[in-house]
Amino acid sequence: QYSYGDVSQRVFPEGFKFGVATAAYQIEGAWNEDGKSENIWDHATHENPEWIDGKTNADVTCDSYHKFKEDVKLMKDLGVNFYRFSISWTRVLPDAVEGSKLNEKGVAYYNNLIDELIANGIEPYVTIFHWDTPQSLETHGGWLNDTIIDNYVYYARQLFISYGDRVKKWITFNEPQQICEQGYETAQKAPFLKLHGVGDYQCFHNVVRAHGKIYRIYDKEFRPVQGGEIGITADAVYAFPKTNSVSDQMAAEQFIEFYYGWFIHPIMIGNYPPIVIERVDELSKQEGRVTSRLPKFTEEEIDMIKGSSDFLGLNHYTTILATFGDPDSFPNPSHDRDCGVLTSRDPSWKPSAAPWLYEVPTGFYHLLLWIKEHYNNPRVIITETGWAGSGEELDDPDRVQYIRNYLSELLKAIYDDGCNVIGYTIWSLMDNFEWTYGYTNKFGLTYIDFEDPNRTRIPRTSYKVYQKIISTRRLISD
Ligand code: PNW
Repeated sequence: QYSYGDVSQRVFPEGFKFGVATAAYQIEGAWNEDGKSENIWDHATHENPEWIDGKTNADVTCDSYHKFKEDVKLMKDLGVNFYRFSISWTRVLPDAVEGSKLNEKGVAYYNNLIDELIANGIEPYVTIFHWDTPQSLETHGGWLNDTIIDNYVYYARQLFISYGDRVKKWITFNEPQQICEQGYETAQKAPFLKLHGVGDYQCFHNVVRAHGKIYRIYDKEFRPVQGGEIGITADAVYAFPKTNSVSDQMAAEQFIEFYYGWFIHPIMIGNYPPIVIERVDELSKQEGRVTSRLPKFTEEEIDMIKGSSDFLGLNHYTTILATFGDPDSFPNPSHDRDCGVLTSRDPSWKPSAAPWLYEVPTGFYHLLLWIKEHYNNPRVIITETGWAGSGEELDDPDRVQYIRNYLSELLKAIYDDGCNVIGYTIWSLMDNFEWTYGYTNKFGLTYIDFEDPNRTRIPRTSYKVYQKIISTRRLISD
């Protein structure tokens, strides 16, 4: 039943699913409505508006708290199989901590959304945590403090109890890399801390232990009754060697281990990647520290975390070129210095409106092969990929091209190399609040004018192209 040869003739395999993604803080608005408490993004955008382009925030944004039925209608017309959205911790548990009370109205919002999706034949894929840490926990250190693990586990458990009869795909965390690196090392995301080469490792140590713990709980207590799946989503930037030299090839491999293996090796293989342990331990010693900046797992923790993902959620947008850099060119200490790799871009790559995002479709293909080879061909769901524009235009040929080119490489990985990719998701259903870039970077298949009080959703060309890809299950051109 599969066709080979010309990529445009290849059919997406039976059972392969298509979706779109959003995240609670970026689309919901209603930041203090119906009992919701403050999270770190509410806090940062209100206290330090100058950290965000245009001094904007997501107090209202797409207003999906009130307009979710329109969102579902848009997705129904688009024809997606699933919707990946996240739940706001402070909406369902305003006091955030273990044992605290559920906020009925917050719980009802997601019940209504889930029911509306299912009534329209769209499967809910739920991200439990997409960066909106309760502010009340951040004042105690947030992800730097290991007491957050049990609070997170309690919160996730409430979600299984409330929604697990209908939600069969759970994603524990979205992108540990952004949570820990950008949140606690480089101050590009809330809580905007600069704890170079220390905070990032402590943060992830807590994130991955929380992940492992809730996986085991779901597996033992909920799966037998609810029958769903649970996994993690990590983002990966692929790295090509800057030249063909052996040294650059090593640099590319080292970059991927430091920026992706760091999170996924503990889950797929057990413990941090050997190269990460070796280098961080050694550099810590050189800095005169008694203990390594990289925390150590106990044997039990290694076993708990190993194998704790039913599928691998992959967010992939872009690729870099890698070469080793002079250690003195990096902040000391820092994750970058520990990695030791300088990154750059090939001048031929097409830039987007987001300064970090260039179109490199072959990087996507090689990343899928890398994952297949390093982790024994796991089931992969592409949980995000997308293109940033800056204009208001409804015709978006660059996004259309990006989607077609990346999907073409995906088909190649499936058919030519047997990569086990079972789903694909576009970020995003609609324009929304793009973190520190505010409303200046637009990722939507649907355009929204944020001055319009109705926040009318208007499909772009890319929406119509994706609709056609889904209905024909091919990349045929018009
Ligand atoms: C994702 N990279 O973050 C997030 O999950 C979304 O919330 C966000 O809106 C979207 O991408 C667009 O930025 C990423 O450097 C940030 O490759 C950076 C990268 C990947 C994903």
